[in-house]
Amino acid sequence: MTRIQIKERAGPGALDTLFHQNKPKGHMCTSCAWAKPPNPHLFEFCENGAKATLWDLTSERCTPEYLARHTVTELAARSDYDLEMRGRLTEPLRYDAESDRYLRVGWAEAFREIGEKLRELEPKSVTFYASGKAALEPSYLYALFARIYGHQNLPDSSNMCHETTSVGLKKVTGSPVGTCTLEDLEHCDAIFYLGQNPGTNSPRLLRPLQQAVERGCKIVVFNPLREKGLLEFTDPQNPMQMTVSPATKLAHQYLQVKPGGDIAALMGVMKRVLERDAASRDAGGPGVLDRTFIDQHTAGFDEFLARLDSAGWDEIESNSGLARSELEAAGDVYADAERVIGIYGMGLTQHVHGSQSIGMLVNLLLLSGNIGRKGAGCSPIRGHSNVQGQRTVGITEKTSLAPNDKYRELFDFDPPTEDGHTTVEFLEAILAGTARGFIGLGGNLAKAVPDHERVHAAWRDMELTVHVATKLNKTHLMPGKSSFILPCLVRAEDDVQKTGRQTVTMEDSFSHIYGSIGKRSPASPYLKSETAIVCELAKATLPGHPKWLWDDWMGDYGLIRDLIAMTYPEEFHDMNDRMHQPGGFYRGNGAHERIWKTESGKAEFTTPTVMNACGIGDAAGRYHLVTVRSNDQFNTTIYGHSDRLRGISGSRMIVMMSTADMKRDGLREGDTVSLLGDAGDDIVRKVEGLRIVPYELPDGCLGGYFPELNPLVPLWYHDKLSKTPASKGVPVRIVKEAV
Ligand SMILES: Nc1nc2c(c(=O)[nH]1)N[C@H]1C(S)=C(S)[C@@H](COP(=O)(O)OP(=O)(O)OC[C@H]3O[C@@H](n4cnc5c(=O)[nH]c(N)nc54)[C@H](O)[C@@H]3O)O[C@H]1N2
Ligand SMILES: Nc1nc2c(c(=O)[nH]1)N[C@H]1C(S)=C(S)[C@@H](COP(=O)(O)OP(=O)(O)OC[C@H]3O[C@@H](n4cnc5c(=O)[nH]c(N)nc54)[C@H](O)[C@@H]3O)O[C@H]1N2
Ligand SMILES: [Mo]
Repeated sequence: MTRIQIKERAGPGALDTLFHQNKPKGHMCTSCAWAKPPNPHLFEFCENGAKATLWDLTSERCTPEYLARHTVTELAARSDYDLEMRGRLTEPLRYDAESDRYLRVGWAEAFREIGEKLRELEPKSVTFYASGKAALEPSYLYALFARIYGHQNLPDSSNMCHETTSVGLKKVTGSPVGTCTLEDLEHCDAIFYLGQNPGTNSPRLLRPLQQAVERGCKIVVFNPLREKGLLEFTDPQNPMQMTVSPATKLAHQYLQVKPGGDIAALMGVMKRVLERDAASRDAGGPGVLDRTFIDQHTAGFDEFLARLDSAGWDEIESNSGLARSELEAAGDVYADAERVIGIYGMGLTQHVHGSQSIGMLVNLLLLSGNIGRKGAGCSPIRGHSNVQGQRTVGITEKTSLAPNDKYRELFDFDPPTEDGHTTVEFLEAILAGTARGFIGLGGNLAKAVPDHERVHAAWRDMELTVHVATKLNKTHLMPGKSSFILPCLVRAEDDVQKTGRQTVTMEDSFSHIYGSIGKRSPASPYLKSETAIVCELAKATLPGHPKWLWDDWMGDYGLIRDLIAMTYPEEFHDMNDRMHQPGGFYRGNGAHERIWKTESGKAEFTTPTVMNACGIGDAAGRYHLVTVRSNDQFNTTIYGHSDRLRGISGSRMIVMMSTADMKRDGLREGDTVSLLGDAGDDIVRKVEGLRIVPYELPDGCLGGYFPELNPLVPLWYHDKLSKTPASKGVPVRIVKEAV
């Protein structure tokens, strides 16, 4: 225990707090969105979840006295790691341009000034961003506040993450979220596992994967990098000692696909499945395809089949970087399995044609009716602990997803009908000078986005920037003309309002909703909850109205849940009674029941228009860079410089490169290089001072860390359908630096 606890400098009682993590009537982990099972393990948290919570509970404090001693310019030159290490913010702060410092301000004054500014600004020039942590209660009210105020510029971290799923998976299955439940994992015979790294990013998923393998389930992995967590199982039940149990082999097949090569790879797999189907029928068998399902439940099969027939193995091999024999073996695993699940993460979503990659995975599943029955389905692994839930309760820029009829009925106002900004569109508005105001409910947005330098230069022109945050970060240090930092409680902390201790709720990757109760005493007596801050901001901005009961709502979150239940009665009825149900309550999923809420009313086969999901193809001297996370970070929050599972330590300014490519370019381990953007526009994108680390990955592919390499991702390089930045498969060139 002590090692992590001391390292993170968490206060006393931290261990007790961890025992309540992810348990009924406890608090829910702030890290990832993996399920909280009905019969939790004593240690129902992983190394990373423990880290995230203990990091929140640090005893370090970033006080107004400290900030008064340092200018913003001076602090902005520090690393995110150093800023984090200052600890928790304790009081509201206002930027003072004259002294270039953040200075203490009272809550009442802060709310009044922000309200006045918001009233001066044209609502459509303001963006309300949310990072996927805030619970359903503040999120519901945040979206309501935005729409009453007059805009739906409501992007959230999902716009850089699983928006490709929200749009792409919805297009083909009608469901913007995964179709599986945790139970399905107990019954599948094969898992196709693409572009997600559970060892680092969702360690609690490792145990169900191990159990599946022990039952005889075969896992076929597609990933350019050999990720240790997928190769063998290391026991996350002893997160504190980080002990390693005797390793179980996890992946049956590990296919090191080229960046974006999943479209071609899945074509190859499906070619084999069709061959096997024909062979089975020729021999008088039932075939591999579920033709009844295809006839009754799907559209577009014939068109897809024609494209599959015309695809040659040459084009499949060159676009995927995989051999025919490997893909045929994977096709055999699919054909032999009764029940198959497809799991994926950022390796599919963060590509220019990411929606098509998802479409191809769904095609594979549809062939044998592997959606909407036990032990089968499509399971995107979400990032933040409540990112899925925020979308569910109205944080969306899309009018079609806003509950506008209910808004009219319950709150007596006319919501905007013009779509708002995605994250990319917000950044474009900043560059164009039309974005005038920003409120960030969490996140370190300026650091997490593509094209850093260009965006940063324009960010400070905004009239108003407001950050609801727990710790200081780089985005806060880019103040607009008026700028405030409003410090909030974390999830493990006691949230006491007028009617007593409050519960908040969130939704996991499997559409289950859980109550979460914090019990720690807050890091400072001046902190407010996110719900209270949203209500106070709304009160300070909007006129009074008999149906807008901000004071009542912030006094009793049960009333907000009643509103959520009235807005979404089918899914959230009796929410207050059901939220502490062990394992959470299931809000249901159409595709899970084979109800397809798509344009055609059926599950749709995708006919791909490209064979590789990268927006820019191969060329001499060009590499495709994959930006990933290490186990020692949570997004832009860097805990340390070790990437334990990849065996890399000491620095995050590195480039992973295959030994064959190193040899070809005359590079050696430890050489220092720069990466230059190679997107073909006239903007110079460059990151210097990167050390070469030999790593097992496909030729032509480089690996490196997010967010250090974000300056290399062009803002316009994003998924075609959803505008999710394509942070995997970024075209770059290597320049050797003089020593
Ligand atoms: N410890 C920790 N946990 C986290 C986070 C964190 O930063 N730290 N972040 C949270 C968030 S917000 C998110 S969204 C999730 C992210 O979790 P992941 O989806 O696992 O995200 P990444 O680390 O970006 O890793 C993506 C994986 O895709 C692979 N990949 C890259 N390109 C391709 C490709 O073209 N095809 C295929 N098949 N694979 C590819 C990479 O090698 C890598 O293994 O994790 C969440 N959990
Ligand atoms: N190149 C590249 N870029 C990427 C990605 C990639 O893989 N590659 N991944 C993308 C993805 S998937 C995502 S989700 C984004 C994430 O990018 P970020 O915006 O970095 O994500 P967060 O972890 O939400 O932000 C951390 C900040 O949130 C604040 N915070 C922490 N806890 C709380 C809380 O409980 N409440 C409030 N109000 N604030 C809190 C703290 O101030 C902290 O500094 O980055 C995206 N950018
Ligand atoms: Mo994410």
